[in-house]
Amino acid sequence: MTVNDIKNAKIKSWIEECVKMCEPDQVVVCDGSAAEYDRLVKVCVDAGLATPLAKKPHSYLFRSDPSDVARVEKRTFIASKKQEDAGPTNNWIDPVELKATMKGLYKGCMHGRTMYVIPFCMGPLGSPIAKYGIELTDSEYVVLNMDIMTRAGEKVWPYLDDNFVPCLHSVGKPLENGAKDNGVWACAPVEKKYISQFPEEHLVWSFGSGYGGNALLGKKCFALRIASVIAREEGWLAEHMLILKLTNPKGEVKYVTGAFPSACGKTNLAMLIPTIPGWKVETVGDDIAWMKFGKDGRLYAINPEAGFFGVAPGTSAQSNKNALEAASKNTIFTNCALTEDGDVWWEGIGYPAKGKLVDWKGNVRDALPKDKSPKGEEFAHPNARFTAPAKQCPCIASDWESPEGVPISAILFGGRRPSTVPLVHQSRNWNHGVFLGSIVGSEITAASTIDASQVGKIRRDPFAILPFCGYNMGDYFQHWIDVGNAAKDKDLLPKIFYVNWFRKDDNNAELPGGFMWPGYGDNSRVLEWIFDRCDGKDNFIDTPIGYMPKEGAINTDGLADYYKKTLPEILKVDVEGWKKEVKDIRENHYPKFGKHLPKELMSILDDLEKRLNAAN
Ligand code: GTP
Ligand code: SPV
Ligand code: MN
Repeated sequence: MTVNDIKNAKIKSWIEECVKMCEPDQVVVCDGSAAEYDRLVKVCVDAGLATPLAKKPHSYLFRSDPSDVARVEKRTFIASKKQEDAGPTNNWIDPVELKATMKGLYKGCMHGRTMYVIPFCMGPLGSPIAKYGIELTDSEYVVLNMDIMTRAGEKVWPYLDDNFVPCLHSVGKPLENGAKDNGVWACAPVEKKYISQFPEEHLVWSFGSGYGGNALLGKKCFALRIASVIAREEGWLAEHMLILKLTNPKGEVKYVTGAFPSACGKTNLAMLIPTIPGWKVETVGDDIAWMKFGKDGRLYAINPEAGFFGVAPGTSAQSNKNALEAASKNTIFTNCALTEDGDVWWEGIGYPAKGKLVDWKGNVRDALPKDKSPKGEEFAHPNARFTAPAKQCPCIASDWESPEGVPISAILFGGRRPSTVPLVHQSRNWNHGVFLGSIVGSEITAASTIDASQVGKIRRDPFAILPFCGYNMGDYFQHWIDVGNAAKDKDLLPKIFYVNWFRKDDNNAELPGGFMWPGYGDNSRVLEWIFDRCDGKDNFIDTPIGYMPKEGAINTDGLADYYKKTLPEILKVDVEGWKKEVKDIRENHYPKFGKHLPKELMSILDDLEKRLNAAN
């Protein structure tokens, strides 16, 4: 099929316009077939950009440019007509100005390259919640990743209409006069990178980066930034959330979503293997959830993606066996280290490597006798990733592609908080839950190149969607309140919880990594409490910050003694810590939103402060 065969006039003329601007050597309409995938893999291998892995069937390792290893938040823009509509937490450029700048960059940017046309669907094909887009890209790596991450290719055409989301992407490195990439990852210098969303037009323009969320435009650009705008227009929720299916020993099922910032444990929680007997966790999604009310008045969620773009470092047989299994074949690895026998390796994989390794920068170095490396000398980049088909995950839920979605009982918020925030607490009601989402904070991770010196510092990341919200965050809070008000029956709304697996005590040498809670599979102990809370079980106490587990309500059978000792500490309300939290929210966080801050949230903050004062 060629562009000429495209029946939809709007789609055809948009592509023709982009071809005219970008001037690729040729245009290929992707069919999404296995043959096409293998043909493009061969192009990458022949160009020295990908290495086939002897130890993992049909899997390849890519090394990106050291300047192009994560999302670039300072080059990510929400170009709404009015700056106020982008809000205080987004970078804004006037759309007319931004388009003029980017058109200058796009002019002839695909010289020497092929433009690929990727029709794709976010969500199960034909689902009433699914949405459709077309990505134009000059990167074979992007085509391969989109093939795994979305439902892409020929099968999508019957569903495409004028409502598609146009997504234009270029690595921003034209090849003039027959030049070649010579095995070097193509991208543009940082000041020429633009990851741009035009919310009023539901349009994405990305230039200069080939990595992850900057380039796989179905993911953060469409499924979060643009979808959050569409969701607000249409009355639903597009969220940076995992979706899991939780089954108790009696065989009863509840579905739970969870919003944690980047590299804070969504994939791990979604694939968790419970350490408490009789419980089961299965995966519906690991990064994004789209939630809509069903006819029965409950909120239903779909995973718009078809694959996992997961953080590799820290993934081991111990921490996340299911992710390793999902990525054992048909997988793309990016910025992992390469072993002598043709396998991938990363810090925290659970065993030391042998002999020599090729690190993520392409240097050959002697492996260390342990599975960690000093900061800055990692063999795998801290944001190294695997792209694996979701259907390969051993714990994928049988109904993960249910077109109408799965009914959600609980919503979790969380982040990396070394102090103050307890293991778990529950909101008193929906709006109090919106408050909890609005104050989420976390240590900054390597998933974004904000500024390497910032990694580890706490920043507020409301609803874990700070880098992914396509409009004013104050209006986004209001939208959550409106969704609660729109519920036919408030009792059917999901219950909302705040969890923190990351409390630290660096003075306790017994604790692995200094963490006061084991995390991973042991998080099932908290999920059990949450499950029972959803059933209204009397397993809680009322505290100044919300409902918390009453004594003995968290199952500690089989937990190491040192965690039994730290548990009371992470289950109590740190009144002084929370007072500081309130002060910071009042002085530094909420004022940013000005008149866009819902008054409900301010009164919940006042109420929290009163309760904390009364606790003295
Ligand atoms: P994105 O894909 O960037 O959105 O990340 P994510 O939220 O899916 O995070 P992921 O599950 O990939 O975890 C990121 C890092 O956190 C990994 O190195 C994990 O090993 C670590 N991690 C995940 N869960 C836990 C936990 O319960 N406790 C501790 N201490 N670390 C965890
Ligand atoms: C994240 O940073 O939250 C990710 C990775 O899931 S990326 O797709 O690069 O945004
Ligand atoms: Mn993510």
